[in-house]
Amino acid sequence: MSIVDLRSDTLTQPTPAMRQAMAEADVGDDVYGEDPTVNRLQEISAAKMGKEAGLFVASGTMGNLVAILAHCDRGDEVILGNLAHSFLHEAGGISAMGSVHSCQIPNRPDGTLKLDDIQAAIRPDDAHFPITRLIVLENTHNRCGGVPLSVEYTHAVAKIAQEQNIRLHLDGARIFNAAAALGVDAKDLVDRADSVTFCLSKGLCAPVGSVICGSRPFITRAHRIRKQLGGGMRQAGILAAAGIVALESMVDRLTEDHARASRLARSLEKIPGITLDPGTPYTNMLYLSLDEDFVSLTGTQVAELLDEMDIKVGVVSERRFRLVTHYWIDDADVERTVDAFSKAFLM
Ligand code: TLP
Repeated sequence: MSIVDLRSDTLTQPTPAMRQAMAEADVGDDVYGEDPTVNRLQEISAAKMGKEAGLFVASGTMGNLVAILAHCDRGDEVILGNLAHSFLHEAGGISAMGSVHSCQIPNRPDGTLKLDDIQAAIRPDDAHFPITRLIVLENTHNRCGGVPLSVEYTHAVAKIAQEQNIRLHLDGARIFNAAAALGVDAKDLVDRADSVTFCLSKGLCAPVGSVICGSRPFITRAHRIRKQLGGGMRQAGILAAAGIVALESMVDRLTEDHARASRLARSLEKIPGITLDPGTPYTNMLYLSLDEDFVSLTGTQVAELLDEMDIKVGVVSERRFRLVTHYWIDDADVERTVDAFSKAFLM
């Protein structure tokens, strides 16, 4: 029986249509700007985000790093959430590679940063302080449960940024999940931001890659930084071809993943010993905890038992899991997962 892998949507394999497009892709040297497939992917991406230009990069991490370095000089400060992926899970790249200072403010459970906290974090013009250059928001917010941030909220943050002459970058790794959940166009979620990174390799199933979008001068700067980081990828059209299939055929189906995450949640919450986070799932992720009164096993032990039944889940802390639905999870997989959790608790 096949493995049901719910650890992340990063585990998605390319679809048959992607493999075919990759095999047939027209390629050239992208460092010379001559890969027609990369150029097309960048144009389609920019159009989808309503921005002037796009830049194909190796990963979401690289996209955030390149964007932040393109916005900030050494010693500049970026305001971001204490649960932001770019703060927690990107190996400190912005300080290691760019000497960019970070100011973390608490993420609220809905993934937002309090507007007053943002205002208060902006530094006055005083030689004692770093220069506040950038605000980073994450949409959907991964650690806050895959929750989408609304157009209105993003606009409110952008207004603060504009008034204070600060830039706004969106880590939109899953911006299309946010758009699908909110029933809006992804363009509306990014229209007031100076830049956005979105991923082709998560729920959209491409094997590799993300795209940074922004103004043409910004992308020109980002292009040089990508080169400095060793991210010039030559015949990358092989990869971009899958990205084009992702954008053209995988975006509209994301609501199916959200519906399956909901069905999974509704069934799992009936099992004594499982407590779902309030509101979960918002999109394709659900976070749940084991109730000590019912389940004496640790999260790792439960994950091992599930693994023996070919179900893989993410253990995020001692008694807490993350389950992520995606293209390769079907209705039968949802049932197998619920069944496996019930059995694991009886063992
Ligand atoms: N997130 C991964 C892990 O790194 C946690 C996952 O499994 O969810 N921004 C956000 C919001 C992300 O969730 C991720 C990946 C990234 C950026 C980085 O993308 P990659 O993995 O392509 O570097």
